[in-house]
Amino acid sequence: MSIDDELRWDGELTVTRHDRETGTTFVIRIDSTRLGPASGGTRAAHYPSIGHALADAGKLAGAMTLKMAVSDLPMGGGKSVIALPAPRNQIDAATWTRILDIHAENIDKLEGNYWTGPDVNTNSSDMDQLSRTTKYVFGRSVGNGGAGSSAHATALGVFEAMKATARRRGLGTLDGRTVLVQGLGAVGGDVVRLAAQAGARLLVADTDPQRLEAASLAGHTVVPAGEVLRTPCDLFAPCAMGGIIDSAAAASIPTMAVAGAANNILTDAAAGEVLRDRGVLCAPDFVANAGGAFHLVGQEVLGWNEDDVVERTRGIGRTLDEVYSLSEERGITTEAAALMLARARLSPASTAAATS
Ligand code: HCI
Repeated sequence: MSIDDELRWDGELTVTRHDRETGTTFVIRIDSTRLGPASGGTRAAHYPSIGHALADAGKLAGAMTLKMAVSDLPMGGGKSVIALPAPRNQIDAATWTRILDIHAENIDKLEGNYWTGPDVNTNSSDMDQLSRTTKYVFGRSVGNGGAGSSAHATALGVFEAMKATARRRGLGTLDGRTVLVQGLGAVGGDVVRLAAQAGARLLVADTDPQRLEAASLAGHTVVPAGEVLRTPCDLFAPCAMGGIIDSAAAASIPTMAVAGAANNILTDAAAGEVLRDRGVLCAPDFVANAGGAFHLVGQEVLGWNEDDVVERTRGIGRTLDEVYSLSEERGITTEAAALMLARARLSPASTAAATS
């Protein structure tokens, strides 16, 4: 994670800034503007080093490029990482406002080549604050003219992905199936609700005791955070941090299928191959979690209404069916198949064909 290594990156642009007063380092990475202005949320977290922040921004920006391409949205991929001097819950309100104001200045200097939105540790009211300085912001609160939180649309898309993946894996519907959801935030919590309504038996994990208590009161079974990768289930839905399945986890995780909301669930392509060899069907995350992009880009760029967002988000199941068929035909992993679909749209020839 050295800065030297992390700056050897194939994306289009890296912007950084440091604020000495708050001890905050700002990173914006534009992976690609091939299909339109780069877009992707702003993530705020306490990182072990600037190298880690650069790496996270780069990986997440790359995932946004693929998500937009595979979802047929006219946007590129980018991401912001705000490397905080301490965990988010230790940052006071005045410091946070200063941090957002500086971030907004940075975004504004990119003159629309990068559009942000909410991500881990940022929400619609933070987008409202950014929008005081720059207009290149998706996901402001509804009262302030934005599309508001995209969490529900993301969850709906993940739910569609879970159903399509379970069906393809031969599990039938979710009714009576055991689904393990890791992460009960705005998206994971909603995924739990949708899966429960569909008749699934829910196992849940989170690091926040309050969330666990609420889930337990709702009748779900709590799994200790450290046991997640060892807990048998029919379908595993990672809805917290990325990078949770490496090759070792892929070799042992006791499940039939994986479909979740987290970005970059697999640490690398090898993990996907290990899952495939064990018959664990894995929904590529940049396909499964595109509901949020439909919500934000659909409503704020393309003029869709909420019904349009729901319809396109439900289409995630069909896109996955295409991915699974391609993966079977070619004998490649589902991740590789989704990459093929995304890259076909990103290739220069695809625009030539589309515009001729
Ligand atoms: C995401 O997929 O990470 C959320 C969707 C999104 C889309 C465009 C800008 C910010 C976030």
